[in-house]
Amino acid sequence: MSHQGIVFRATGSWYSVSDSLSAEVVECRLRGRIRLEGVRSTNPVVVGDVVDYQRTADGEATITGIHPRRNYIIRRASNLSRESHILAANIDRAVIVVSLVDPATSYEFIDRMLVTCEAYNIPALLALNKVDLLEGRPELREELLGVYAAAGYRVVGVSATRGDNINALRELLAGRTSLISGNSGVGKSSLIRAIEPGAELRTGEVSHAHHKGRHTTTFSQVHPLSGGGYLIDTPGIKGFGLIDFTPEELCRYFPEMMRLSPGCRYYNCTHVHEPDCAVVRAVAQGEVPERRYQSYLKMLQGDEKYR
Ligand SMILES: Nc1nc2c(ncn2[C@@H]2O[C@H](COP(=O)(O)OP(=O)(O)O)[C@@H](O)[C@H]2O)c(=O)[nH]1
Ligand SMILES: [Mg+2]
Ligand SMILES: [Zn+2]
Repeated sequence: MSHQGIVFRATGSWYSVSDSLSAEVVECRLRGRIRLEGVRSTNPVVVGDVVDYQRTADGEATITGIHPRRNYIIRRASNLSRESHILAANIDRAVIVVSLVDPATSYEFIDRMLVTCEAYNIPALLALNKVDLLEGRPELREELLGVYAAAGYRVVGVSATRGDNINALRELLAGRTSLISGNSGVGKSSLIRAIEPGAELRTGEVSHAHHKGRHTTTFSQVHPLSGGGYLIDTPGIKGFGLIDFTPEELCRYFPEMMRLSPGCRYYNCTHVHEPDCAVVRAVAQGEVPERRYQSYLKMLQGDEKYR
């Protein structure tokens, strides 16, 4: 008999599957080859995958099929390699966790992640954590809100330690699969704990049952939410700004610039040096934030630093 579940941990040859009906955790292996069309990846089954599995006579369980992915995010194995590593699949939303002090996330870092979300068609939400540290400096928060509201992104100010807006964030995430991303130290783990007390404990138990001695933090994990849905944590991954694009296509991933581009003289305007450019005009008039435009220019230059 075949069962269905979602993969919430993938470590080498073992996959932890949460059964879709019972939420029971089943440790599965992959036997034989499961082919996925169009993807040459180093890992055939990833967190977020919906799979079919069967129990075998020896008390083990085997993954027998993968349901088509709605979307997935990849990291290329290397710049020279055509193989890619899939980080997670079937994501409803990316939550980009940022903080403005201790540590300060750079606007460029945020923009690279947003561009990736746009390219993968994953709606993004910014969670500005550590607002308790911004009491004396409201201008930092205002600036971030202004820049991203203009681009059409939602920003929720939260504090994992003081509890500000945690209920609101929990409600936003309920019933959906959300990827939690952000640079180290911004409070991703703290936020997951605040949203779902015991979430890490539950995934931790699984890691001890079958993967003794493994360094669990190097693997993506899916934390089931009691209100339905999952949080996918990809520790050790700085961001996921890892896509290839042509100069003409990049501005499609900056919504506020894309909206203006029909006003440019040239249909293939890159908004850098062309005459009569609506984007350059809007930047000069302060309608497009300078910070966003600077990120755009840096990404156009093809800075390899983040790849
Ligand atoms: N003041 C303050 N500190 C926080 C907040 N959230 C997390 N921290 C602290 O920031 C540090 C890094 O948090 P952690 O969750 O490990 O960040 P991660 O690397 O993104 O998972 C820890 O010392 C947390 O206690 C917050 O809302 N306010
Ligand atoms: Mg962490
Ligand atoms: Zn232009």
